[in-house]
Amino acid sequence: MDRRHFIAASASGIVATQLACELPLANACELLQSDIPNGKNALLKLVTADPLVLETPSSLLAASRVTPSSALFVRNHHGAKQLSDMNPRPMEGDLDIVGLVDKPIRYPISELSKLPLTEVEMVLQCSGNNRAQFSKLSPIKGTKWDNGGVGNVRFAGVRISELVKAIGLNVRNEAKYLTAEGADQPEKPDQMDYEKSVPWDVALARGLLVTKLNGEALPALHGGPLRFVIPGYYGNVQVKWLTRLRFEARETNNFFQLPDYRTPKRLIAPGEAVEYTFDNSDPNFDMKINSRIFAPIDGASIVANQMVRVQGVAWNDGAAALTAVELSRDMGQTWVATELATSAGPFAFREWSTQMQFERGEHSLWVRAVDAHGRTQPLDGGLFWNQGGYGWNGIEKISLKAVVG
Ligand SMILES: Nc1nc2c(c(=O)[nH]1)N[C@H]1C(S)=C(S)[C@@H](COP(=O)(O)O)O[C@H]1N2
Ligand SMILES: [Mo]
Repeated sequence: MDRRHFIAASASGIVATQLACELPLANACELLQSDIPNGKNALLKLVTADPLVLETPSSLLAASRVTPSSALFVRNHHGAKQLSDMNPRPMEGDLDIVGLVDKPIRYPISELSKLPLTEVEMVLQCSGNNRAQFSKLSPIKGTKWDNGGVGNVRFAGVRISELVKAIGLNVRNEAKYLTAEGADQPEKPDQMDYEKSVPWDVALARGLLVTKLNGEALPALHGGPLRFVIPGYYGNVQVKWLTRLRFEARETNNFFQLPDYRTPKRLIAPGEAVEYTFDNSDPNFDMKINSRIFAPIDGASIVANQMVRVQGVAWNDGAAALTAVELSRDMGQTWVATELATSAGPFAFREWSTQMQFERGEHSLWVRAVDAHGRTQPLDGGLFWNQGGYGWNGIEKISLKAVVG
């Protein structure tokens, strides 16, 4: 393609920028930045334009415990272009409730505003976050997530238990799963609609029908007007553009439930492929315990023999309190505790910090979190290699260079 055609193509948007990315020009992909929707921070990394996938750079995660909506990562599976802006959608349409209930119900979404609102500060994380780490051991297909498929948000909505009470819903005993359907439609005929099943007891205990993000109406791009949310679970179950809830005896056999978003029950060697069944694999539900160092950043130069503030966050599935976040400067032989900030709730980022000084030279700094169930992170995250590259929680290892100031 010559330059004139290239410019003409650029004007027409997404298709053009994909072409641009294929050009053998250095930095051609930077043009893709123009596909970042209005209302999103221009520092987000565009992973793919269609479907839209945006990663949050660590600098934006480090700036505040709650990730601003403008900085929150995005993971769409389908084009969903009509839903991909940061404006709220009107509280219109219905939520259908069907399956193993005494009688199906069509509930107007606008009615939700009459029920009590519950706000939960919680981590939203794609289970593919950090897939790039697994890929170093054996290449994995799928979105090349670095470590920016995560954020910490305040989601507010109506508890599923509140709705059940308000409408007097009679759920049959055989109902073991609740399946949430999203309104986004696949563009390719061989793709399936997006839907996820979760255990009904979990949805009843803590599930939310979310209408607000960080105190404001839920932007379309993040699932507005209505989103299904289970705090403590990975992002894949947080179904955007919720239109229907189905009560079922078994989890759905939709592609996004099986084989997608699953990990094998046994440890496998990097490169080994397993044909997933409901029995030999687990769905990516509970988030594994994890932690990040936000400052100093990996590769930073710091002043030798001078106190530096080291800080970051940790999180888990909310089932047990985080008891420690520890740092090692000797490749994991010894660990020192950091100071934990007050908890912002069981599902939220827990901030930690400490002061340290380093002698002149190269250093490595490792971080791990520990919780009250005794769970911690593997020194070698590659131990849990799986063909989908899901659930990375290896300890983070950064390098620092202390120089004479
Ligand atoms: N309807 C629908 N819901 C969805 C998805 C989707 O493609 N369609 N992607 C899921 C995945 S895999 C993730 S990680 C989160 C991402 O949420 P976000 O785009 O609001 O950051 O949404 C989940 N909910
Ligand atoms: Mo995801």
